[in-house]
Formats: sequence, C-alpha cells, structure tokens
Amino acid sequence: MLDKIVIANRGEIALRILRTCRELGIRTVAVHSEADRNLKHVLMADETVCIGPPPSADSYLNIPAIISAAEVTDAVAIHPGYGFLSENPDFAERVIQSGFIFIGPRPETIRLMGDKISAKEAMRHAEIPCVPGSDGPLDEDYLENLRLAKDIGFPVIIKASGGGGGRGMRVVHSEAALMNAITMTKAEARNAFGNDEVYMEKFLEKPRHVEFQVLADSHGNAIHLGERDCSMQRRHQKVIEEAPAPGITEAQRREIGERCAEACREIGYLGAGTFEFLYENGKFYFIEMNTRLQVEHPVTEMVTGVDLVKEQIRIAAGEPLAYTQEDIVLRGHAVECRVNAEDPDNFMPSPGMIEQLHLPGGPGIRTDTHIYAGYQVPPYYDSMIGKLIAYGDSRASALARMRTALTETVITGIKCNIPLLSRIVHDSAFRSGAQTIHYLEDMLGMRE
Ligand code: MV4
Repeated sequence: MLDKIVIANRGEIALRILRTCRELGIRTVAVHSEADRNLKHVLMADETVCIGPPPSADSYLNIPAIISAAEVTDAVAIHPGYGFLSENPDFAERVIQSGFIFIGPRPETIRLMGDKISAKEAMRHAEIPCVPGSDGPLDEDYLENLRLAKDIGFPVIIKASGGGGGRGMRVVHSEAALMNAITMTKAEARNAFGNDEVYMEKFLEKPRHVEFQVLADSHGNAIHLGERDCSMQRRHQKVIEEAPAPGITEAQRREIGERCAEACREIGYLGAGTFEFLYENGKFYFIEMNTRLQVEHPVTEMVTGVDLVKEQIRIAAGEPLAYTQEDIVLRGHAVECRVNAEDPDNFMPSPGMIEQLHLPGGPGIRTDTHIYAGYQVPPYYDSMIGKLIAYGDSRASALARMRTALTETVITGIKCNIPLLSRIVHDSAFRSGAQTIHYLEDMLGMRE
C-alpha cells in the first residue's frame, strides 16, 4: 500500500481523504494556503506544508508548490480531490513526470474527456447512447449547419468543446437565430477556453440529470456502482443528490451501467469516474464524463457500502478492484444536502466565524464536514461547508431522516442555506420524486 499521500485540496473533501488514509495506515501531508492553517484536516495531518497565499491561483492551483511539497515530505502519491487541479491533465502529467503517483485516471484520459467532442466520439464508439447531434465539430458551412439543425429538429443547443459543467452553451429555437448563435458561442469559446470548436445537439427540454459511478483498475477490470440523480440544481450548482435515481428500473441500471463499465475497459480507464447522462422519456443520453471523485460520492457509498476513496487509493497502488460486479448490490436509499455558507434568500456568500455548531445524528445520518465551533469560514473559496447525508431503507425513510437532521442542525455566526434545503425536502413534488433539472429554478421563480 502507498506509504504517504499529499492531499492537494481543502475543506470537507481533504478531511474525507485523510480519514480513509488513516484507516489504511497511510501517512498524510496536508498542503494548505495561508488562510487555511486552522482547517480540521490540516490540524489532524501527519505533516503540513503551506503552499502560498490565500487566492487559489497562488496556492491550491500552484502546481510547482504542490509537487515541491511532495518532494520535501517524501510522499509517494498525490490525491487531487475534486475541483482545483483534479481534472487538469497537465498537472497529472507533471505529477507523474516528477516520480509520484497521481490518484486518478491517466493524463491522456483526462485530456480526452476534457474535450467534450472527443469524449462524445469515444463514447459513441463504445456504444454509449448519446444526444443526437453533429458527429464532431461544426464547420463554417452555414447551409450545412442549417440542414443539420433541421434534421435534428429545433430547438438545438450549441456547445463549446472546451466547455462543460454548463459553461459555453447556447440554446437555439429557430432557423433565424442559428448562425448568430454559432458565431457567438465560437467567439466566447475562443476567449474562455482557447479553443473555438463547437458542436450541436438536440436540446432536451425537461430532462433529469442522472449519472453513473464507475471504478476501473490497472488490470482491465471495471464495474459500475449504480446511478445518482442530481437534478436538484441552481445555475449548474447541485443542491441535493440521491441514489438510486427515482424511477430507474433494475434492467435499465444494469444495461446502462454495464455499458459504462465496458466503455471503461475499452478506453483503459483508471480509477473512479462518472458518466453524466440526461434522462428524458425513459431514455439515457450521455453528455459528459467526469474523471474525478465527485462531491456527491457519499450517496453511492451509502447504498453500495463501498468506500470510493479507499478504492481510488488501492487502484492507484496497482491493486485489483476489491469487488466484482456481482458484489455490488444496491440497498436502501441515500440523499445528500449540500450545506453552503450563503444567504438563503439571495445566495450571496456568508463567510465568518462559526459560533455554535450542533450536527445531527441518529440512525442513517452521516455528516461530511470540516467545520467546528470557532472555525472561521474564509471568503476565498467555494461556499460549501459540508454535506448532510441521510440513509434509509426507502426513499421516504431517507427523506424523513433528512428532514429531522436539517431541523436538528444548528449553525450560528454565519448564514447558511439550511432553510432552503428544508423547504425542498418538505416539498410535495420533490417527495414524489418527479423533479427535472429545471425544478429548483422554477420553484425560486428564476425561469420565464
Ligand atoms: C444539455 C441540456 C439539454 N439538452 N444538452 C448543462 C451542463 C452541462 N453538463 C450540460 N448541460 C445541459 N446540456 C442538451 N442536448 C441541458 C443542460 C443543462 C443541465 C444539465 C445537467 C444539469 C443541469 C442543467 C441545467 C441547465 C442545462
């Protein structure tokens, strides 16, 4: 097993990684910014290295500083967590070139999936169902693009190949708007991503966001761990996730999940990954693949009993998967609420000192958070301060436990979004499991 790991992240996920390292007897190095000396995992780590001033660009995104920290501490591997450098193929490459293990997929795979056109091409080849659209980038021929849009049928969506996660896309409702939309999306993409390639897809109007979790080792084994529904989002920020996705049958899960696992074998995928689909009228349409551990991984852990971070580390150490597909049996239901330090009315960040903190407990409740009474939430980073996860033998029981957990939680000193989360888990349409990606924005009166 690996001897010492650098945790190249902060907050709850850094603590999550540290906890599994402890369980495995792996020593930990916490790299942190000047603003993060009092983070819980920094206080707990075997060694700490300050890698720069508070802004992420000078610390958590500072590749030479992170690699130097690994060198001076004699670490053998680097875990990137999510966000920051986790999906940067150049970082993965430099980690490997410096003689360390990158806990994640190969750099070529990260690069392949970072380009949304090449990702879709690879998935089409692996017989993953995709959204109907252009086979590759659009060229400059307007009449050809118009013919393609008419073939697909309006509305269509123009997406930047360098985008993803909601960046660089435009919906087109009519012939008249097509040419301008392509020109504008290309110009923005050139600016934002240094790549002006764009592609076209049928625009799905009321889909759900359903994603499949996979694990693949360096011995050619790959499995899926079922799916999560992440439709409850606002401005591409997920708010509540759950596993399994309401209404997905065992047959559909097996079919799509097995295709995802097979795609992993075909491309030589390594580590944990997520296939993102839109789900509409009973059908799955691949949109993107995430080559990292995701924020919402705990709901999958709760229904499968698999520690995804442990598997990531074992895979990086060259060990075979500890599970075969037959070992993966979904049991019960799990829901996760993301707790953010923000004003529940206007979503403005609310950094500051946590005065009182009472976390919920009882059967089926898990809290993944780094905050403690007296902790100062810094203003420099993402506002997520933790996740509340409720497990139950059914969706209704998981949601009942979540409602109690939200009521039980006390966080004073800062504003947080618990009132909004409470409102959602009490909502009758959400309780019936009928939400689409537009549900929350509709509820908040943001659409139309
Ligand atoms: C779409 C779509 C509808 N039709 N593609 C947004 C984020 C990026 N991952 C892809 N996105 C979408 N692609 C087609 N062909 C609607 C979205 C979308 C969305 C997707 C998942 C979760 C939330 C979303 C919110 C708005 C739009």
